[in-house]
Amino acid sequence: MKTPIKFILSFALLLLAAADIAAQELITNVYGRDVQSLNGKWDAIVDLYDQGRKNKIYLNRRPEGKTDFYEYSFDNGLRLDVPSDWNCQMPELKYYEGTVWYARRFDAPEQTGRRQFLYFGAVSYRCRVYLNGEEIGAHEGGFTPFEIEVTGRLRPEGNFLAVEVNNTRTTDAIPAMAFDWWNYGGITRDVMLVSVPDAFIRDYFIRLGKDSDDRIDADVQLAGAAAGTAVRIEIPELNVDRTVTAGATGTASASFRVRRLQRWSPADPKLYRVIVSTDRDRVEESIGFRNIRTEGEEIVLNGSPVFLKSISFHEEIPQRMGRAHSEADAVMLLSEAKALGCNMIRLAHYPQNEHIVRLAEKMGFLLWEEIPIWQGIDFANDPTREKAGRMIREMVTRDKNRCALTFWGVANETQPSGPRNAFLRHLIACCREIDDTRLIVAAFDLVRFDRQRQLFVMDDPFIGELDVVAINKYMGWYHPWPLTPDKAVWDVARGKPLIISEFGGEALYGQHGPADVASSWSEEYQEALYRDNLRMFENIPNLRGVSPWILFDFRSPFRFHPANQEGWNRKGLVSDQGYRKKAWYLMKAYYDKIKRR
Ligand code: GCB
Repeated sequence: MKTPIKFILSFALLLLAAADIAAQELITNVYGRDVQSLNGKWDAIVDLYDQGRKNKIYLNRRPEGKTDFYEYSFDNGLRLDVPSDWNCQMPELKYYEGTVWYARRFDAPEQTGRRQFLYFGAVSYRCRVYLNGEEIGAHEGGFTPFEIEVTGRLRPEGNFLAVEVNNTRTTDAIPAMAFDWWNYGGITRDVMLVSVPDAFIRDYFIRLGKDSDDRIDADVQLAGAAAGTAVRIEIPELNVDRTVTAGATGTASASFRVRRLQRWSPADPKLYRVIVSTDRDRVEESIGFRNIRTEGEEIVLNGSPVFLKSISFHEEIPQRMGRAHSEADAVMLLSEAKALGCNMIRLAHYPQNEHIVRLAEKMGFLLWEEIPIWQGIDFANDPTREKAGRMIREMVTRDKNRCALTFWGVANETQPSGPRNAFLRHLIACCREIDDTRLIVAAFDLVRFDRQRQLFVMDDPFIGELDVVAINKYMGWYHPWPLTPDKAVWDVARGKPLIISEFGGEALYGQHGPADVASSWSEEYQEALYRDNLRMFENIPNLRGVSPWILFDFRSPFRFHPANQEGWNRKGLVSDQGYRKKAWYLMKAYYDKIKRR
């Protein structure tokens, strides 16, 4: 009889965990709210055998009686920086995959008439959160934010917050068992205690109407506010001062025309101060306005065809061998992209932190953001699909007000199948449910050379469901040239714009060798490979953008070569130490030439 009750109980717990995970609603623009940072040194315990939860170490008990003892303590032990990955903080944790407990204390002076939320920018990969000895929430997915309401659970002094973080790779996870970047674990982004009035502005989406160059659409979602609450939207520089009333569900919407709008573009990344307020709450941030659409084979930005001079990078600072997490890190990554002459970044292969996204917008980069649907995803698994849907919603919710965001990427290198198609359709629907103004893209690696037709072709019918088709193709690296680059003509996704979303090859900075021997790992080989590919691009009639792989050498367990790789993917145009390789200059000249066209 015991077993069924136990079973029912654990099933209920499972459901509870699922409900916690599913109930993630995000407060828009947390950086613009009243926040208390919880960044800094946290206490930590490495829990290789997952014993911490069983032993309830989140209770942080201390011996009281003479016979008491506990085989753990968060005091005087390991200390880890938050935000950061654990891998870069201790040699013993470089390869660690498993559980680490993080804990800290904090005071939260009492606030009447306000609600409080714990906000985590990202925890990699899954976590459970405990406050003052109670489990209060859980999250899965290493690259998107989540919040847990803690109103009424806080003490004015000495709150004990513990986070059980686990980065074990599993087949049902996203990404799954193997991927070409480092499996960093930890509380990798900012942690904050967010305070809002009890009736507050939870969310807003303010953008230029899809097919209009002077109509701004605004949707505001209030929480805890009565129907009929007045919502004011101001854009002082455009003389906008509108008041609308919220309906029964707390939603208020408005559309209004503006005059003399200066639209955001890479050349002129104009942002406007936007204020949303009610009698109880007020949020302010900088928002830009632009149009993006496709027209036949063109990508049209603010009414003019654009060519995307893109680059990718991982959210990693190579010199530190760790995740990028600060504004200073964002400056480093984006400055190097600017120097290359780019007008776009493909944020590989997952949503990167908000410092990067916000700074990229200010610096005039269009952005492609994607979730890590990267080879090896279990498309037939319903929970994985639900997870992916939640992840993509978290990404779109967080960044929908960033006009720099041009593409929502739904997948990288997937093979056609019924379950794959259903999965990707679900992701597209999740994006469009929140935002129907961006272009939907996916990157494919299925382009092949058709010997009979003497053309490069691709057969995946799914491209019909996308706004823009992106192709990863490693000619001269993973694929030998079947004919000379000047004769390599493409007939792929005609009628739609095509982006080369990856190409390249590896070179060890400072290593010189023959330009026609791949295994020389030389800068000369990489440079010649770039020259050949750039020549081939002239034969892709619908080519509207290029994104070399990749800006910096990056850490990857895929890369074993003892002399040339040492755990690094060396396809960077810039070395792990920040030095530009020969191919960088070629790419820079290519982009500069396009600017003049
Ligand atoms: C790809 C993947 C990328 C890898 C790259 C490579 O096609 O999309 O994540 O890092 O190839 O270097 O092999």
